[in-house]
Amino acid sequence: MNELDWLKIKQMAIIWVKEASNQLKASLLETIHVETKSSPDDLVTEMDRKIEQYFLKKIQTNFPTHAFLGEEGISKDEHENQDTIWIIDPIDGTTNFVHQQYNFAISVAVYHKGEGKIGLIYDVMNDVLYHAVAGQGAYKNDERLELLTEVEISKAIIGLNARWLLNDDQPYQPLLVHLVDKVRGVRSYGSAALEMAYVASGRLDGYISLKLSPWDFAAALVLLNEVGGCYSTIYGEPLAMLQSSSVFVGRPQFHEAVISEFVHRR
Ligand code: 2AM
Ligand code: CA
Ligand code: CA
Ligand code: CA
Repeated sequence: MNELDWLKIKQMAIIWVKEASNQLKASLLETIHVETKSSPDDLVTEMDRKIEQYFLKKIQTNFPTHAFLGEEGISKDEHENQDTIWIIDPIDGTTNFVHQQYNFAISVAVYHKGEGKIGLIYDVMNDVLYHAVAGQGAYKNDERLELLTEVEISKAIIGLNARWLLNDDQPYQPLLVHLVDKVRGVRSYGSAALEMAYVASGRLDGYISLKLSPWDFAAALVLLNEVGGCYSTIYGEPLAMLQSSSVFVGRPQFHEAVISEFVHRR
């Protein structure tokens, strides 16, 4: 497949994302059934499953040879032997969806032979779509995103959930506290995908999470590739496309400076 094919597939995916977002917005007018998953702050709703199901059906119909990986595990496919995989988070920021009806996203990525080809992150309530095809630049709606420039740590604004500062038995904890002390500001929006789209578009200088899964970051990495953003685990290891790990993304030299501190203090 060439770049033109990926652009066409992206256009199809954008139509599905917009249709899914209409379903999400309509559901906000109804009572939504909410359950907890691994912990009281880990929520899932009927809409997470419904939207994942919607994408699975579209992909099975249009691309029967493609594999599918979604957070809610609707598809039981084995994807080891397929070249092309869709990695989807039907609602990123479910807690925001339930409690705030704001700051949640749909994240859709397509990877081919391990390489990110398409990345879409849709900020549903603000109608802002971050989108990229590998090699074709990243966009925020119609605006092409520029290459990321540098920032000093003392002027950086980072995205970080305050809960990660509480794990005081963890080796990374003193450095996280140090970083929070050194940067100009810390923000927490509650949607990892959106926060990484903010890094790609320069609104945040970095974003850290101690545990994310492929559906949280797959689309964001495609965007970051197009703007020269860097990403790795907090210890600078490459992110494995089918595994959970810590994630740190940021402007290139800022990323490097922070990682070298983490590695140094490990
Ligand atoms: P989710 O809403 O799709 O679950 C919340 O700070 C951010 O972390 C969200 O992007 C959320 O994605 C993600 N996240 C990943 N794993 C999580 C978990 N086990 N519990 C809560 N949020 C999680
Ligand atoms: Ca979830
Ligand atoms: Ca998520
Ligand atoms: Ca989710």
